[in-house]
Parts: sequence; C-alpha cells; structure tokens
Amino acid sequence: MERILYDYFRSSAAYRVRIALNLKGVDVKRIVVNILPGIDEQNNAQYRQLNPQGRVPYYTEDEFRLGQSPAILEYLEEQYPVPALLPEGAREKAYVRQLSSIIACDIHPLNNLCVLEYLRNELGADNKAVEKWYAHWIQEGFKALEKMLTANHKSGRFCFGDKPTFADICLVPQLFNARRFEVPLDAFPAIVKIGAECAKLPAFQAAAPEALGKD
Ligand SMILES: N[C@@H](CCC(=O)N[C@@H](CS)C(=O)NCC(=O)O)C(=O)O
Repeated sequence: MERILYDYFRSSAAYRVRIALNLKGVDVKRIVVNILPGIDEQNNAQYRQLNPQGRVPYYTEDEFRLGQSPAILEYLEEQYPVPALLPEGAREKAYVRQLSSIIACDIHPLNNLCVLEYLRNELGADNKAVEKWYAHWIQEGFKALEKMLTANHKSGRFCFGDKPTFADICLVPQLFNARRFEVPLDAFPAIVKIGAECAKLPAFQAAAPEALGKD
C-alpha cells in the first residue's frame, strides 16, 4: 500500500497529521504542496482535481483519499490504534476532542492563510491590523484552554494525563504559529509547559517545521 501525505512544512493542520503519523510509526511519502502566497500550488488544476478544497493536509492510501486534519486523525486512530491518541472512555475522549476543537475549529480557521489574504487583499487591512487579528484569535482560544488545563485535574505532563493525545497534537502547531507571529504567551504558563513536554518527544521533534527545512 502506498501512503501519501500532501504536506507543507509550515501548515499547522498538516503538522498535526505529521505528529500523529510519527507517534503511530506510520510511514508515508511526503509530497510538498507549496502554499506560499504567490506560489499557491494548492490552486493548481492537478492538485484541485485530487483535493477539490485545495488545502493541505491531504492523505491518501492507494485510492482512499481524505482531507481535513481532524478526519485524518480520527481515521489514523481507528486504522492504527497503537499507541492510542485518545484516552479510554466516552467522556474522556469527548473532553480531549473538546480541547482539540478549540484549536482546530475556533482558532485556526480564523487565522488561516486564505482568511489573512482576504483581510489584506479584499478588505484593505494592513500588516498591523492582520497581526492584531491573528494574535486576538489565538489569545481568545488560549485563554479558554489555559483555564481548562489548570482548573481540573485532567492534565498532567500533557493536556490529558501523561500521554500525548489529539489535544497536544493540535496544541503544538498552534503554539508554533503563536511564536512565529510573536504573540505574547506569558498569560499561558500551562500551555507553554505542555508544549515543552511535547518538544521532548522525537515524534513531535521530527514533525516540526524546523526539522523539515523549507520545502
Ligand atoms: N480544517 C482544515 C484546514 C486546512 C487548511 O486550511 N490548511 C491550510 C494550511 S494550514 C491551507 O492549505 N491553506 C491554503 C489556503 O488557505 O489557500 C484541516 O484541519 O485540515
């Protein structure tokens, strides 16, 4: 079977999938789709034919094709269950998905490349305004996450207990973005601490944009 990840080193959604694949020890061939503004390989007819949404990540196993990092994570969890990246128990799983969704559904879509380009090109926002927008949505989401990670006894080394889950897989790329755009993180010590724990694991290290270099 040939597994392919259509990927871009600085895509945080693709970064999630790379971490999960590494944690589970699933080998893939990486195909780079350069989404840098001005290059925009995601809009090439050939790529659009494969993935009509024109985004990364996109994951294939022979003829099986899947977009959307949360769907890919769920698929990998079912298909390659060891090590588990969701805890046992319906409520525990739902809690981890809740943390992940704050990032994947509420923070990330507002700060996506095409949204920032729309603010700049269609609505006339300058860089300062775009940076303010970017930081605002990260901080809004992180405020809630920080409270949740400190107000209960569910977190440990990681967002839930002492093993990495989907929540950490979503958190680390979002932290990378926050640092890249110099969003102050002083108000989020629990998030920063968990990020540092994740950074000790080879699976997270190998998935990091800096480990891949500029594609
Ligand atoms: N919800 C999607 C988001 C995918 C997504 O938007 N990826 C970005 C990179 S992080 C992208 O491909 N952007 C291209 C564009 O905005 O044109 C997921 O989680 O996979």
